[in-house]
Amino acid sequence: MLVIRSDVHRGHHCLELDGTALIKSWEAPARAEHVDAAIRAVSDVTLEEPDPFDRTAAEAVHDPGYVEFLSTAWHRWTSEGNTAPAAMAFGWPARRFRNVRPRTLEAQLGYYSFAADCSIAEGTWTAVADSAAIAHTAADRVIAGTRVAFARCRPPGHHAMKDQFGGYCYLNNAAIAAQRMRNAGVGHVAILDVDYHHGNGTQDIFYDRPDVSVCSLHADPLEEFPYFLGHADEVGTGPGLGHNRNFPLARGTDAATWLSTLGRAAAWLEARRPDALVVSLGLDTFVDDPISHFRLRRGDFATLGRQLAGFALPTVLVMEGGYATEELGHNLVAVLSAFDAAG
Ligand code: OKP
Ligand code: ZN
Repeated sequence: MLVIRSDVHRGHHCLELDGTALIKSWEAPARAEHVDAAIRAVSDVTLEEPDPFDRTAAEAVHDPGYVEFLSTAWHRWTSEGNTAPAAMAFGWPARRFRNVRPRTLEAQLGYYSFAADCSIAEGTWTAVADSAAIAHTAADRVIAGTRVAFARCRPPGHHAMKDQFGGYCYLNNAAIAAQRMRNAGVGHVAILDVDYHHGNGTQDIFYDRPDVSVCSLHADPLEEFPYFLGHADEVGTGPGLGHNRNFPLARGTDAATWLSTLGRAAAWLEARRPDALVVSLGLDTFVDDPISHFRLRRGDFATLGRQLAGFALPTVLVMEGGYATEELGHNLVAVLSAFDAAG
């Protein structure tokens, strides 16, 4: 398995509002360290650093003003004399407010985000840009003929909308990989999101497009983050009608139900006759995940790997969530090894 990864992520650790306290996010550097260690222990892997970040690749799926905001927010924050450890939003354009772009940084933080679990600090942009570069490079290798590549992204990306960050995500790595494949002439790209949380950002980016079909299985937004998107009746719009599919599942869903739903999701995507597959590979569906409530175990991740290989398509696997840090690497290796073994 080809793995694209780097150490740039280490400079980034979100602060998140937890009850009344600001805590270091579950989305911690140690996650990627454990994944890298587990991958290095496997013999059949090639590790590669990403090519430099290409801003136009981000602008192909995000609003350029948003990308500019992300890349300059920390500098603006410090040059305005702020001493708080991270820039965070204080207010959002909620119901009946208007989406007029405000002028100040404090207001723009709310304009360009949707959740208070996601902050911007010194190393954030560098890590975000590098994470996007990892996904982009993985897509490039697959375009060049590699059958599958694992993009060991951190921070994750699937919550990142066209112009809003949140849920530990800033740039949508999976969307960047899918768009890269489209630009290279891949006719139809399927995105399968198996993270515990709904991939609201990926859905948002491709919602009106027929050339990229998006399917997500996730905890029901009625009871889980991101709360306001991810329902079963969200099926795409305009030319994209029929190219989005959601499978919301109850908290506590067991492996048998999850795997049979995965089968339905795969069948739905295959019916769209895709030429390539991008997987938003979040492993927070693990039974011992500290912030999630599905019940998959190591062996179920091997089943997932075989199922993904079964598409028999050029495939980019993009790392998303997974917060049982010590176990995350082993669970990921279970997916990757099973994929490789199934060919
Ligand atoms: C990112 B990914 C509630 C905190 C909500 C957001 C979780 C983001 C998950 N107390 N935290 O999809 O794994
Ligand atoms: Zn998640």
